[in-house]
Amino acid sequence: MTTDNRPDFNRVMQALNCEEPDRVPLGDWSIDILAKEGFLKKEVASLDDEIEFWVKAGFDFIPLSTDIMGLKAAPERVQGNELKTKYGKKVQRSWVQEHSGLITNWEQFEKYIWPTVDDADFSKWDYFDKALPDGMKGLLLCGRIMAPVWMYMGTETFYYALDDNPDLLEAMFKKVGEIQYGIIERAIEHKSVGAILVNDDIAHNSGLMIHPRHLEKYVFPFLTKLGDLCAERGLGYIFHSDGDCTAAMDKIVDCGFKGFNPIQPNAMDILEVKEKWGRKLCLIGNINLDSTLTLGTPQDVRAEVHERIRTIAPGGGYLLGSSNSIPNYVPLENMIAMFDAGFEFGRYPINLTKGEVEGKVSSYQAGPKSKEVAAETDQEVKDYSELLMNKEISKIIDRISVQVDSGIALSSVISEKLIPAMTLIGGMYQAGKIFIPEMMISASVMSQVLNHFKDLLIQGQGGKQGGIVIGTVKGDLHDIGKNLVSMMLEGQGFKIHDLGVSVPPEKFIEAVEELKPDILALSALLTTTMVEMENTIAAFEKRGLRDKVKILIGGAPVTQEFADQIGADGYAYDAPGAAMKCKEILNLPN
Ligand code: B1M
Repeated sequence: MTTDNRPDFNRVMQALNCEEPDRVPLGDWSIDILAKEGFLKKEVASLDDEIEFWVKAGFDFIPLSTDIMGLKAAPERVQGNELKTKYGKKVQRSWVQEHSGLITNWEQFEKYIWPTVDDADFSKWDYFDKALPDGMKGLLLCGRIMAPVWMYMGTETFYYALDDNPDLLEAMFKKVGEIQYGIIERAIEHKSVGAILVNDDIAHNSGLMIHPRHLEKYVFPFLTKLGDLCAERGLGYIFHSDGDCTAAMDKIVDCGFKGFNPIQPNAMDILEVKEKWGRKLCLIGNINLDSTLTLGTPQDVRAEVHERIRTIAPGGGYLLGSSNSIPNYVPLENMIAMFDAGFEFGRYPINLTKGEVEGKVSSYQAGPKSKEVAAETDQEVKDYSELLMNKEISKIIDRISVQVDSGIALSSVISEKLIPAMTLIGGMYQAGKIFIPEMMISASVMSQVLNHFKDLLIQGQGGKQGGIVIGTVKGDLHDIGKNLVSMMLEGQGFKIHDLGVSVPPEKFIEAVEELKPDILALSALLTTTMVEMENTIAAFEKRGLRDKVKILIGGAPVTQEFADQIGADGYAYDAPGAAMKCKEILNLPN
C-alpha cells in the first residue's frame, strides 16, 4: 500500500511542463466510488471522505466536475439495468439519452430554457479552498464542448447537422461554449483549482469521429480560448479523448494543452506518441483497461507500470494512470498494484531495466484499418457512391428507374451497383477517408432508396438479403457503433430488427423465436460485457436453438480469437466488415 502520500501539485505541474519532478505523479481522474470505498474500507459519503481517498491513494490532486451536463435543465438521464460489480454490490448506471435529442431544430433551440452559470454549484470548491491539505489542488473537469452538443442533439441529428444545419450547430456550440466558459471563469476564482481537464471524446478506435474540418470549425477555437485562459492564470490544461487522436495531435498541442490522456493502447502507440509529441505534451495513462487492469493479475499490472515508466517517464512528461478510468469492474488489488508500482518504480532519475519485472505486459495493437479503396471499381458504382454520400436520393431513384425501365431487373441494379457502392463507402471509412457522419448519412440514404422500391422489391423477391436481429449485450450501453452496423446492414439490403442496448439473453431468444432471422448480431464495447456474448450463445444452446440462427459478434474489444473461443459463427471489426461477414455467412455475393 502507498506510503508516500504527501500531496504536491507542483509535481504535476512539472510533469505537465515535461520536466522531471521527484517522482511520476498519479494521473487518474475518474475512479468508481466502489473502488474508493474498497480502498478506504469504509463508505465514501462526504467531501472529507473523498479528500481522504485521493490523499491516501497518493494523488496530488482531487478531481471534481462542475460542468454543463450537471446543471438543471441539462438532458435527462436514463437508468440502466442493475449490474453486479467486482465489489459485491449491485449498481444502476445512468446516462444521457443521446439518440432522442432534446434539441433537434431551431424551434426547440429557442424554446429551450437553457441553464446558466448561476445554476452551477460551487460550494464544493468553496469547501476545497478551506479543506484541501497543503500542496493538494483540485482538478476541474469542465470545458468539453462536442459531447454536450451531441448529447443535447442526439448523435444522429448531430452528425447530420454538421453539413445540413451548420447554423443551428454553430448556435449550439456557441451556447454550450458560453456556459462552459462561464462555469470555468467562476470556478477558477477558487484558489484550490490547479488545472482543468477537458474530457471530450473526439475519436474512436480507428480514427476521429468527425472530419477534421468540423473540429477546426466548431471545437478547436473554443479549446484555444480556454488554453489562453489557463496559460494566463498559470493553470494546468489537459485534454482527454479516447480513441485514435493521431490526426488531431498537432492541433491539440496548438490549443495550448500541456497534457494528453488516456492514450488507449488499442488505438494509439504510446511509444510513437512520445516520440512525436512527448516534448510538448505530458502523456497521462495508458495502463491497459481492456486487458491488464481488468483481466490481468496484480503482478501483470506491476510489470506493465514498470515498462511504461521505463519507456515513457525518462525526461519527464508522464503521469501514471489507466487507459480510461477505474470502473467498478477493475479488481481492487489491480488498482492498488498500479498505485504501488508507481511509487516503487517512479522515482527520478528513472533507471529501470527491460523485463526485470515478470508479468504480462500489453502493448499497442492496431486494428485492421486502412484498406485502400479498390481503384478498378466500376464507374457506375463510383457514381452511386458519390450520390449516396451527397444525399441525392431523387437522383438515385431516377437513375435506378431508368435502368429498370430499360429492362434491367431491379434486384440486379441493387445487388450489382447500389450495394457495391455502399461497400465502397465502407472501404473509404476503413481507410480513414470519410468519417462516421458520412457513413451514417450514406447508409440512411440507401435505406430510403430501398424503401422507395419496397413494393417492387417484394414482388421480385429481390433486394432483401436476409433478416438480422441486432443488439448490444446486457450491461453495455454503448450503441453508436451498433447503430452504425445496423444502418450499414440495412443499407446493404438486410432486414434489421434492433433490440437496443443492454439486451439480456432471454430477450435475444424471444426475438429469434418470434422473428426467425438468419443472423443474430451481438455488439459489446466493454471487456466485461464480452462475457455476455458467451452467455447469450450458451442460452441459445440450452434452449436447443443454437442451430437455428448464425451468430455474429463485434465491438471494439472483441477479436476473432474470442469469437472462435465462444463458438460464434463470425466476427467483424467494423460496420463495413459486418456487412461483408453477413454476406459471407449467408453465401451472398460481396
Ligand atoms: Co465508453 N468506453 N464507457 N462511453 N466509450 C469505451 C468503449 C472505452 C474503450 C474507452 C477507453 O477505454 N478509453 C472503454 C471500454 C474499455 C473496455 O472495457 N474495453 C469505455 C468505458 C470504460 C466506459 C465506462 C465504463 C466509463 C465509466 O463509466 N467509467 C461507461 C460504461 C457504460 C456502460 O456501457 N455500462 C462508458 C460510457 C460511455 C458513454 C455513455 C459516455 C458513451 C456511449 C454513448 C453511446 O454509445 N450511446 C461512451 C463512448 C462514446 C465511448 C467511446 C469514446 C466511443 C465509442 C463509440 O461510439 N465509438 C469509446 C472509446 C473508443 O471506442 N475508443 C468508449 C464510435 C463507433 C462508431 O465505434 O463503438 O467501436 P465503435 O463501433 C465500431 C466497431 O467497434 C464495430 O463497428 C462499429 C462501427 O465501425 N462494431 C461491431 C461495434 N459493434 C459491432 C457489432 C458487430 C460488428 C462490428 O457485429 C455484430
